[in-house]
Amino acid sequence: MNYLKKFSYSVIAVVVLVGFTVSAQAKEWRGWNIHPAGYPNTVGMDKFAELLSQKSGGKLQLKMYHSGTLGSQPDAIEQVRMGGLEIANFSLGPIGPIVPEANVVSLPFIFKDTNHVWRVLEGKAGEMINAGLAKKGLISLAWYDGGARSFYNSKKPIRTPADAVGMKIRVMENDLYTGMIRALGGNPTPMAYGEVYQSLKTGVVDGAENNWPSYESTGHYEVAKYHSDSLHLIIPEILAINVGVYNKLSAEEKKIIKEAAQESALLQRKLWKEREKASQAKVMAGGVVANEIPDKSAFQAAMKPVYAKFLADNPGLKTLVEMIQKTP
Ligand code: BDP
Repeated sequence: MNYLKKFSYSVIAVVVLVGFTVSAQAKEWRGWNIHPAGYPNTVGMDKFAELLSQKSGGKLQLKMYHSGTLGSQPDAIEQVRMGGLEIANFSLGPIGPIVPEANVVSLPFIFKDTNHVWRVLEGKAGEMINAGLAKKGLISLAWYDGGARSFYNSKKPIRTPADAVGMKIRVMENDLYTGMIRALGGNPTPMAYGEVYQSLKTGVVDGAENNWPSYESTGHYEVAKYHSDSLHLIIPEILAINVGVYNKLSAEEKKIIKEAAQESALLQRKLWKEREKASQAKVMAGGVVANEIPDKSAFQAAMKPVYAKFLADNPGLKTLVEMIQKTP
């Protein structure tokens, strides 16, 4: 063997050895996210992965899978609960059916605005929600902004609850949302996010409801041009990790992961505000017909049976609901 060959073999050996030691020590997680490139949550999760690696000197590695490539949201929630996936960004909407405490955020009109959401989540109510999540396998690392959701459809502007009568409206999988649409006299259709565009286009449903960034990024505005500013739901989004994975971390690793999550949330929230405006401008330029609903009291009054049923099914959550309502 000549010198050069010998030298390159030993370089290879060292590289392989170093590679093995790094991978033996490093934790490599998989992260789920439903949104596409450029979306505030996507940028936030990528930042989270970058910070994790940076702050841990490469020992905590997160590979993000965006655009729902690892499956639908209800499936991914199960995966993270069971440890098949380690980390994800979820809406609390589809978590509600599994974690009753987390379902209170899906009561229509319960929050005044996004700042009210943050005040609630940072207080005692937030602790109760986090405890409920932990019991079902999900540790909350940070909260992302999910904006306010409004109705849109392909038929006509919605100005009063009467305008929604008979409309087929897609909702996320949660009985509170089917109850909400029924209370308005519409026909709720629970459906996976990825199927909504085609269903709006072919008339399987007349409408749906979401925030401005999702209305825009999915292209729903192209096939459901009437947007009515009902702002009926303000649903926070969680950056969650599987409880078993979290509990095995050292105190130092827990600190790193919390810090990285919080920093990514600050970025996401900033980008969210910008994207809300940009998305609204883009859809308006694309021909959307938008109406405001200055007085929402008729919609709010229509939600009485939704609250009544929720409290009858979950008497133990009355205090939590009141706690949120009383949070200034
Ligand atoms: C978006 C949420 C996403 C949901 C989606 C939906 O960010 O998690 O899957 O709404 O309506 O705003 O399904």
